[in-house]
Amino acid sequence: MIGEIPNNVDLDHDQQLRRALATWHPRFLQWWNEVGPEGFDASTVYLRTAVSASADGWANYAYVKMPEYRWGIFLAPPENRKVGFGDNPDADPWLQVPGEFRKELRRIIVTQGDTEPASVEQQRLLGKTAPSLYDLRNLFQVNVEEARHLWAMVYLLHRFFGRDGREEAEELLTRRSGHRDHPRILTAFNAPIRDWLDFFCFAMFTDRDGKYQLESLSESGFDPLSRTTRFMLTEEAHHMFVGETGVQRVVQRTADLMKQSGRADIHALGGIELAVIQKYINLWYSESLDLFGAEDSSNAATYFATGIKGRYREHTANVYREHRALEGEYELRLPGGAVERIPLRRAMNAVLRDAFVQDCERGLARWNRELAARGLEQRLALPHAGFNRKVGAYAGQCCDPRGEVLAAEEFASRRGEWLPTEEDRARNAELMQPVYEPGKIAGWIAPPAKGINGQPPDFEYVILS
Ligand code: BYC
Repeated sequence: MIGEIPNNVDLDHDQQLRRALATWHPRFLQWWNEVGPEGFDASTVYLRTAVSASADGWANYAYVKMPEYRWGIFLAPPENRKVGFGDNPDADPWLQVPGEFRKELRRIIVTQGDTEPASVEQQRLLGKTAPSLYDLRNLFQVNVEEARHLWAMVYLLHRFFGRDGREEAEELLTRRSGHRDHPRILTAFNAPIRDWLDFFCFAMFTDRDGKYQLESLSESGFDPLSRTTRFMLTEEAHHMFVGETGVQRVVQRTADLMKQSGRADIHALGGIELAVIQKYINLWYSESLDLFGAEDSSNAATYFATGIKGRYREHTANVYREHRALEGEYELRLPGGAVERIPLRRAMNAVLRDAFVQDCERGLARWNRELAARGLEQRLALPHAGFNRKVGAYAGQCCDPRGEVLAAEEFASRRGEWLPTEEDRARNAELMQPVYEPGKIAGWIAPPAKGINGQPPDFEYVILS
């Protein structure tokens, strides 16, 4: 079994890693059987599998049964680099874990690793209501790759953290999304993903947090972490594509129905109303902002100072004047107009979040073009950073999506105007009946612009059995 794991980490000759994986692998498969996609183990899925880290090796397409997917371990090729930021920017990257940063590195790797199985658990029932075989296949692609990303973090734990690392790797299979006693570590990964609009918004916003966190970890002075996350980013791009184009296709269909009927209440015509789409955006965008941690964070300052975690494209984004970040302040605008000044190093979570927000705005503009192109005046928007927040400077305040501070009672009584209600969800559930015929698509979403890997529209992406 272990001998068949595709890898470029010399697994054949690493006895310690082979032993650790030999124990972990069967437990991983047990976890996948228990809480991975429900009801499709015997189906054959047209999946992309990474078989090597070379340019043509990470995207091989073939029909595979999910439990037989070959979860591999890959590092991106080494780069000639220095740590590049923090207190010692000219130092060489570390090939082993420096003793003095061990605790912090382990914590970051465990936090990253914990999100991956969590997302699979959150999405486990969605296959039962897929709008098409194309979407079903994309869901499963995302699921197997998130599971592979768990492997990527487990590799680091097993290879570099000895016994503690093995224990942490076990725990990654023990916690459960939304579990009362053993929840996943970060908030958004305990929130249920109940329908496909949740899923598309999650892949748009929450996977995009993943992109920015992985980008900042790919700057890490700990070279194995940098190389592992760089490879993960190649896969992550498809997940965000699934999210962004997924919402876009819902908006297209909604906009078509609004244009044809001249009305906004198009549920009876089989579409999801724009106001409901907006509520899902409000939910997942605000959940995802929480994932950046507090705007003022001594943890973030330590990670930056020590060279553990950098900024988004520290050297290639061309936006940072210098890489020690010892001077300067970040101005955080609070609801109500107050401004908090945070020393730059302590504001690294907020700096990273700003790059994320810009990227989300680009996606929103794309969705809004669908409305504009049909001559509709309505627009979708990102809510204010203070809306529905549980972490950081805005936590505990009640803001509406425009950033107006409200009394807690008013927020509670108007919550259903801004976040999905049980009624919205029940109406979505009515529409989201599964469509499993090749080339067919549910009525609430537009077909994709093109197939996966150039396949025709009626391609049988999943052979059900
Ligand atoms: N939920 O200084 P603070 C992905 C905790 S997504 C719960 O504000 P820090 C993916 C924090 O742990 C990317 N707890 O935060 C997407 C700390 O706890 P302690 C995942 C939270 O440490 C889709 C305390 O509050 N990767 O890959 O600067 C599908 C004060 O912390 C939360 C990473 O996150 C929260 N939202 O930053 C699949 C990268 N936020 O010390 C996958 C690794 C904060 O008091 N993680 N806390 O016990 C990190 O870099 C940092 O841990 C964080 C938090 C950015 C998350």
